Amino acid sequence: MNTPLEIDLYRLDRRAVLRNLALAAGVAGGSAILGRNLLGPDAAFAQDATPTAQEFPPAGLPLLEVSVLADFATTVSPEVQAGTLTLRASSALEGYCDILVLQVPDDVSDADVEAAVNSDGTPEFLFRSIIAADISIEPGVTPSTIEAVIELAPGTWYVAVVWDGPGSATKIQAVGEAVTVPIEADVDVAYDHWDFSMPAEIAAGPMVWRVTNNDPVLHHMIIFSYPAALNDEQVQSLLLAGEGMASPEAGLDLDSMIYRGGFGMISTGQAMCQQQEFDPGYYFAVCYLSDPGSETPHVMLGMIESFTVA
Ligand SMILES: [Cu+2]
Repeated sequence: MNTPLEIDLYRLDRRAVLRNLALAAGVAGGSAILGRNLLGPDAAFAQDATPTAQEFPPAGLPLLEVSVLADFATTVSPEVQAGTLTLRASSALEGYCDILVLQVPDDVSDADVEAAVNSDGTPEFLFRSIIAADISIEPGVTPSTIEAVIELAPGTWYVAVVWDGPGSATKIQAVGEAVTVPIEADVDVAYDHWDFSMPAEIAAGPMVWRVTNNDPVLHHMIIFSYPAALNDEQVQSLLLAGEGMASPEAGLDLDSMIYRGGFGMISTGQAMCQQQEFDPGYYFAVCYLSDPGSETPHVMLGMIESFTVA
């Protein structure tokens, strides 16, 4: 077989395009790290993951609203208070869309960004940018409106919307001094080097998840369910089978692997909170992104984490 397995695995992430921007590399180290208040008071991941009674998103946070209409017109709040804020993203598209909030380096022009969201390639600047949020909306898998709590430093940001058609990039301003609000999460996930740190068991019902990228390269978290607990080799076998590249290991059933959404890519030092609800059962999370200069998705390097919801 001439085609490296790793390249074909990219197609597993069918929400593509902006995700593809990140497939070939990771964020270069040294991005400015925003206020870390979303990161929570401690770095331990030993929480018991019982749901809190908190309201999510907390009332009173500034709101950054992004609406993608059925004809792909996009409306975006032009200005938002800097600091901790609610990103409310909604889409009326029949297919998926990805919504990113990112700050690009000074040497990147509006035209560069516009070109990037209309290209399948990976713009070099992505890996020097600060990606503060990445929301995927996919009919049949996710709600059509998703709220996340993120942090934006004061300054100019882009809201990029990408789908199967022409993408858009809208410049917005985060104004004033950053006001940071600590968020209490039920489930803390760290994106580490080719690894997720997270609880092995999570309570069913609505839970506030916080993902934090502790690694210099980009990661995201794509979640599937399966009727049984799987080890890493079984997960890889199923994903390869899903690409028609191999038969699944004996005893594994591809049709039983169900895509359940996940959490988007964020840059090192960034954190993003979202409420998600999973039914009781067995799940696994994987990352399809790659290190700079590599074409090997992290999932093939073992960035796989199985967990149960009970
Ligand atoms: Cu990764």
